[in-house]
Amino acid sequence: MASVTRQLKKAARIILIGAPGVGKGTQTERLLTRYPQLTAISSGDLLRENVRRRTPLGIQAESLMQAGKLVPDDVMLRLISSELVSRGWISQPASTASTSVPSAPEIAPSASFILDGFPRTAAQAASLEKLVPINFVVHLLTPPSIIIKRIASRWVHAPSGRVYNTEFNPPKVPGRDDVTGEPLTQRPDDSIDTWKQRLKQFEETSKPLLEHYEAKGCLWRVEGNSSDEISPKLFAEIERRFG
Ligand code: G5P
Ligand code: MG
Repeated sequence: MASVTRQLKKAARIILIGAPGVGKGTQTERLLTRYPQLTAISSGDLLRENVRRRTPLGIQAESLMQAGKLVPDDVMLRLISSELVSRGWISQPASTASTSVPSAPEIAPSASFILDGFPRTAAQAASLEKLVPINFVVHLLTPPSIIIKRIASRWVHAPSGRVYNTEFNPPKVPGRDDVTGEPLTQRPDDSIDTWKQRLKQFEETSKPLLEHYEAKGCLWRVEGNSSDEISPKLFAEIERRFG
């Protein structure tokens, strides 16, 4: 893709929702290149980093991720809200204690960002709303019969989250990250059976999530059989809304 950059005039707080392997990470990378003001948080990358560092949260999440199941909502909320604080986008983390008095954190007015993979459930969406107002929710749609063919050829640079595909976007040097030259690995949840379980989870939890955002009027759907088909439509819509 040509690396044209564009300026956004309004703060864009974007969520990407879509089936496992639909291309959320791929579109995120392209959006970051095109709109330099954006930054991104990938919930899956944050979890994998915790698994690698053997944090208590990572140890708790590891077996669920390997089984293609969702990590509990309260764990995810703690993880994401502390990341939002550490990036300076909000002033304080969310409280997950049911007895505490809810308090609204301050939001950095110019913060423009993409959340890839969070929220995943209607409960996560409701909690996020108390932290940051989201103004654009993208539902990426590609038939699972097409996605399934990509999964076995995905390779990742675990420390950065950079994603490759031996057929679609191979690294310059086989098996090596383009930026660092470090070795690429495959995700433990990228077996076909685990992918099917992840898809099942997605189908069960995404309906109420999408309904939540539909009711708020910020949901936008984009379909395509490839990321190259989806990207230009996504760019045009972002420029229409925020350009
Ligand atoms: P993740 O990490 O969020 P998933 O399952 O939602 O995982 P995934 O697998 O990361 O999503 P993606 O980002 O949508 O997929 O897709 P991608 O990486 O961009 O593309 C997939 C592959 O296809 C890549 O190799 C890419 O190069 C290639 N590709 C892209 N486009 C094309 C194309 O057009 N053609 C071809 N041929 N190839 C293409 O979450 C992982 C786990 O963490 C936990 C859960 O356990 C989850 O299963 N988790 C959460 N749990 C609870 N709540 C949350 N909010 C959670 N977030 C994560
Ligand atoms: Mg991803």
